[in-house]
Amino acid sequence: MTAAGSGSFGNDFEQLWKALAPIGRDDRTGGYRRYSWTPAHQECERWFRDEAGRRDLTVEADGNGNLVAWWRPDPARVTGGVVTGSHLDSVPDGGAYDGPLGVVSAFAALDAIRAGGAAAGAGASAPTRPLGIAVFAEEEGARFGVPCLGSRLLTGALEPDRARGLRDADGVPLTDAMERAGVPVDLGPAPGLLRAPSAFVELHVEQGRALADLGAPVAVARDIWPHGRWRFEFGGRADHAGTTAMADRHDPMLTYAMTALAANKRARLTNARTTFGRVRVEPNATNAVPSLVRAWLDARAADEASLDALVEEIRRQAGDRAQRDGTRLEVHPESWTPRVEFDVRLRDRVAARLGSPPVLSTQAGHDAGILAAAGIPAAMLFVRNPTGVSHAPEEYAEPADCLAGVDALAAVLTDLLAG
Ligand code: HGY
Ligand code: MN
Ligand code: MN
Ligand code: MN
Repeated sequence: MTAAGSGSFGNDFEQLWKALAPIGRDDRTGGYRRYSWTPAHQECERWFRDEAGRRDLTVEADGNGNLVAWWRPDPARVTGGVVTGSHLDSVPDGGAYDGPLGVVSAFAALDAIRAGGAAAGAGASAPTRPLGIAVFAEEEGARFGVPCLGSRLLTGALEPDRARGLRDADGVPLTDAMERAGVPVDLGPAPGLLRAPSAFVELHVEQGRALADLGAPVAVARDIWPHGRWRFEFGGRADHAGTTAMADRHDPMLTYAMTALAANKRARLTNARTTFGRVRVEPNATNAVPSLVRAWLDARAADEASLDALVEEIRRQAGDRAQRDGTRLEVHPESWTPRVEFDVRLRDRVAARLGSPPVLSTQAGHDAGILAAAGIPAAMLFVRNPTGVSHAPEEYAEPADCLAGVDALAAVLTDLLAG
């Protein structure tokens, strides 16, 4: 990325980005594989600690795998600071910006504020409140299935026992993976990590095309749609692919396929979103009818009643289909995020500081949403993504828009640090 920004903080951004971008990138696909507590992700965390160390920031951790790098201009002021940041883990073959843009921009915004640069806003006095840069653990839930795992545990939105029961696709327990990566595991509420922040602001690449269509570089978030994940288990009877007549089969793959079709149809009819992923077929052979198909449904809708109705309808149709196919169905709720309306006063203050940019609703979940749901005043900034694509290698943000994002974040943080 060749930063087009002005002065040193543009170079800061470029240096930060250049150091992080190659980590965990699959050169064949151009996508990222930064699964929590794997070597690639640990290298990202080393990058984070190095950049924090370069800035004399104090890095603190909780027992959930979350980190915060603190700038304490006044060592006596430890609580009531402002926190920014995002996540460094990715979905399989994810894009470069989802998560990392928020963390890189946070460091570059801190640099701009400390340099008292133009980005920090004219006449800004040196802050006394602490400024924290957070990296939340397992935001995508790509390895252990529950999204925003770190921020849910930190805020008490997820029971530690539930987290202790999580395993990855290879059966590795969550706590083993964390311990092997050197995390001081102590799952559970850790409000102390953020030190009772006065506000949390997350900058994130837009996951959609609204800003591209509006012709604006930066937006403020209004709300996040409610969304959740359900694990569907379709049980059938393993059998030979050739000698078993179609009428004699109890094929869970058929029940799954018809359920996926029904979910897709229902989402189209109700302007909702349904996706099946993390599909596991056992046995996964071409010449054997499987005995089990496990698939995770990701469902999202504009309000909670619609989401409930959507999932109930999918579950009903799956049950009917299972009856027809002589297969068995189990549905297990895995995670749920309520609709989150960001703190209106904070949102309006951020928007006013940025000259009233677009205010957007999003269907994407974020740690900022989990913190907001826990009562922490939170706001989000989105940076234009000309492709609109996310969770794929095509995810992108122009260098000039990235620097506009840093500029906006620095201005907002300066304003919030001032009180
Ligand atoms: O899945 C999401 O909504 C987010 O990108 N983690
Ligand atoms: Mn994501
Ligand atoms: Mn994200
Ligand atoms: Mn055979």
